[in-house]
Formats: sequence, structure tokens, C-alpha cells
Amino acid sequence: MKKNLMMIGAVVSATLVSATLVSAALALAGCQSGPAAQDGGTAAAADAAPRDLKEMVLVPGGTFLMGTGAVGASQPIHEVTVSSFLIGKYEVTVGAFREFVEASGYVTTAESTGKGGWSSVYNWMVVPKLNWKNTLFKQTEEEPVCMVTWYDAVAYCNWRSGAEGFTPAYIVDGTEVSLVPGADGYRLPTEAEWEYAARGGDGSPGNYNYSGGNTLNSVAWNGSNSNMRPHEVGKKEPNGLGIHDMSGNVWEFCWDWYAPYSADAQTDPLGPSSPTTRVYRGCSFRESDVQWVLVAWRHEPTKDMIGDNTGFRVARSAH
Ligand SMILES: [Ca+2]
Repeated sequence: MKKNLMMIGAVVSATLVSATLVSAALALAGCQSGPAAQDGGTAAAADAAPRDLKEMVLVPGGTFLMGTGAVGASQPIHEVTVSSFLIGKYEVTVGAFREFVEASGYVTTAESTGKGGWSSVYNWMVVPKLNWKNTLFKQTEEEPVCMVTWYDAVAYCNWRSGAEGFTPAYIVDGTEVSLVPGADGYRLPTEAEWEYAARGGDGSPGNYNYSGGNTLNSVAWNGSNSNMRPHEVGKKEPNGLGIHDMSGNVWEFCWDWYAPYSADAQTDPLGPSSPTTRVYRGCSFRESDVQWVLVAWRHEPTKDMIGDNTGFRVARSAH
């Protein structure tokens, strides 16, 4: 397996996905991976077809160099191997989250605590009335859900697993959440999976600053083109795996607790075991600072923050 040297600011190497590997993995997972695998038809036909906003993309496993030497928290660059997994083509939408809430009766953290959420519109004041249904943005069903917590995301994952006949990936006991070994259900991506997918996996045509390219406005809703609000998912160019909005739109929670990287080579890392705060990735519609939007940038959330620029996307193991 070739390795990509992940250096920010330069396309360092190009690798090609093994067609055999992809085909085998697709057959194993019983799913389709990117745009090329979806219809075999014309772009016009694809545009005319309704979008499956819950679509999952297969990410064939591989080895990559995670992190960057250019940004403090993303150092040191270290070798990581990830097994094949599936990840949402889009961030979880308002409509998908509404389906979960209406079917389960779930009440989000912002609502159950009565604290509400942090609004960028109110200069990051916490406003009790704000929650995923009332974000001040007047969101459509196809925009990414926001003002959710990591626990809200975990609850969504387990509900969706049950609804679709998969084994739930999490055991939840109050604020204690543990992974079920070998479960095939929905879960949050690990931080390593997130970065590997954002970079385009091992089949990336290059290692870009942002997920899908080096022109930020082409691939990401960010502080310079968003009018300071989230946008419908999938409207910016996808990355090499056909995944949209990994850079920009809303920050995306990962499984891992935040802690400095180890320099050691790792396989399917799950992050540190000591509780800190859960990492989120990818930046949002608010930021245009070049470092924050970099695909390797790591963010340690403010504890208990329920922001109107934070959401999530789901993953599933495929091994
Ligand atoms: Ca995003």
C-alpha cells in the first residue's frame, strides 16, 4: 500500500486506488462508493435524480500520514492505518434528525437542560430558547443539523442502527458511552477515519489543504462565502471519494477525546481513554482563517458548548 506524505500546502504524491480492492470491498460491504459507482449514467441524469441524503460512501482502508507539521495541535505527523469503513456522503441533515426525534421522542441536551445553545448571531451568547429546531437560521430540511451535542449524535446513531436493523454501536449509561466491539451499526467516525476520508482516502489524487481541493470556496461553505449561516448539504464540490462538506458548513464531532498526538504508528486508533472533550473537525461556515480550515486541523471544543455551527456525520465499520 502506497503512503501519501501529508504536507499542507503542496500536492506531494498521487496514488491510485486498486480497482480490485475497491470492487472486493464494495461486494463485501454490499454498497456503492462514489459518484462513478452510483448510476453509470450522465451527470444530467444524476442531477435529476432525488438525492439520498443518508447515503453512505465506502472508504477502502489504507495507511496514511496523519497530521501536519505546520499546525501545533496537529503535530507530530504519524503513520496511521485504518480498516475499511463507511461514512456519510453528507452531514446529518435537519430532516434526518427530525425523523429520529419524531420516531423516538428524544429530547436534545439543549432542550432537556433548558440552557439552550450558543449562537454566533448573538456573538456567542448562550440563549435558552435556541436549539436544533430554533437556530435563528430558519433552516431547511436539507441543511445540516446543528446545536446538537456529542451525546445527541450518539443517540441518533443508536436509533438509526435499530431502525435499519444493525447492531447498535454504543452502550450508553448516563454520560458513560462505550463502543460495542464488532458492532455494524452507526457511529461517529474516529478522528483518524475522519481525516483519512477528508483527505480522499488512499485513492486521493493528491493531498489537498481542504477536503477535495486547494480552492476553499469551491469545496467549502466558509466565513467568506456563507453569509454566516449553514447551507444545504452537497452543494459544494465533493472530494475524491464523493464526500461533501467535510471542510466547512458545520464542524463534525468525532468519537475521540482530545489529547496531543503520539508519534507512534497506529492501527485503527480510538484516541485517548482519559476523558477531556470530544474532538470535532472540518471547520464551519463561520471560519475563513486558513489554518482552522485545513484538513488536518484539530479542534478541542469548549466544554458543554452547543454551537449553531456544530453538527456531525455518521460512519459504520465495514470489516
Ligand atoms: Ca463539515
